[in-house]
Amino acid sequence: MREKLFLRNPKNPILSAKDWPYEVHSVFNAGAAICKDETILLARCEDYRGISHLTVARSRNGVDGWRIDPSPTILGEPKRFKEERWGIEDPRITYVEEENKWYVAYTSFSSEGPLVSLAETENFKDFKKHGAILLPDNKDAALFPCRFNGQWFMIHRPVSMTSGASNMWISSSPDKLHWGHHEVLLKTSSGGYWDCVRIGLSAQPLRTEHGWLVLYHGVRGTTSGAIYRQGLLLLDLENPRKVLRRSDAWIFGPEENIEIKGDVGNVTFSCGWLLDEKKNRLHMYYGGADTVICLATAPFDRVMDYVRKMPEV
Ligand code: BMA
Repeated sequence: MREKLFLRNPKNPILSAKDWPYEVHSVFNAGAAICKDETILLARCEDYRGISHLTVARSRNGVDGWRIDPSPTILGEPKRFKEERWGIEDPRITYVEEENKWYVAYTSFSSEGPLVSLAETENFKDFKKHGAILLPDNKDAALFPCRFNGQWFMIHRPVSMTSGASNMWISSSPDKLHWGHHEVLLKTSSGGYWDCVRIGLSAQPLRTEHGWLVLYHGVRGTTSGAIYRQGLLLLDLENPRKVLRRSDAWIFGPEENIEIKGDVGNVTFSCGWLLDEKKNRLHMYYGGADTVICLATAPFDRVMDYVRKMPEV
């Protein structure tokens, strides 16, 4: 029997469109943060046009009792930011301690394809948008929370026009807005592997004593469509361009009805997780079938034991 690391919360889905204070078609793929002792989810909300925006939900325990902003918190603003023409999606939130601010890397759905945009906030009420920071096609981005030799680092997922490859890349920047030193961090695997078709960052990188813990998603194509699952990576603490270990098997994937059936079936897709160090619990928020928001939790020490036994890269 395979060891199950993440167990689903019995209250799943913890948030869905029917909980929303205004009309939305679906809520999923939420970024996660802790602000003033509250769990903040920045949910991707899709309206009945098919256009997404982001809205804050707050809770004391991260499971229920959510207070949801009464109207969209961050909307696409195509007049100010042309690239936000068809909405904004899939936020990843990174707390930058040296500035006491959160940075939100999100996907802007531009007429040229998806690209990476950046915003910052000090309170999850006011957001300052910085606009597009990477060209299309690119998505699945998050900042690291600290500098390395003075430089900021970011993981992202461009798509190659030539090979069609969807690999994870890593880049650095002096100011979080201008990015260079682009390098492939991780390639899709091959053959029938769970992550052979496409990969991309899921939640924001998490610092641990053994290295940066990264949750990523992998896609496998089947005769009845794609399956989106989650795996883990461990990156070198001092040099996050170096992958130390990689899941050869997925650690989480669609099993429940709400993950198998929905707008896009067979999808579990995380954009945020939170570590409760006192309780030794790692909480992974994820979208089920691009329709609802769910939660699964794992004992952190067991995750780290597992990660340290994963194959070396
Ligand atoms: C990816 C992203 C996610 C979505 C997933 C499955 O490309 O766009 O937002 O959850 O596809 O549809």
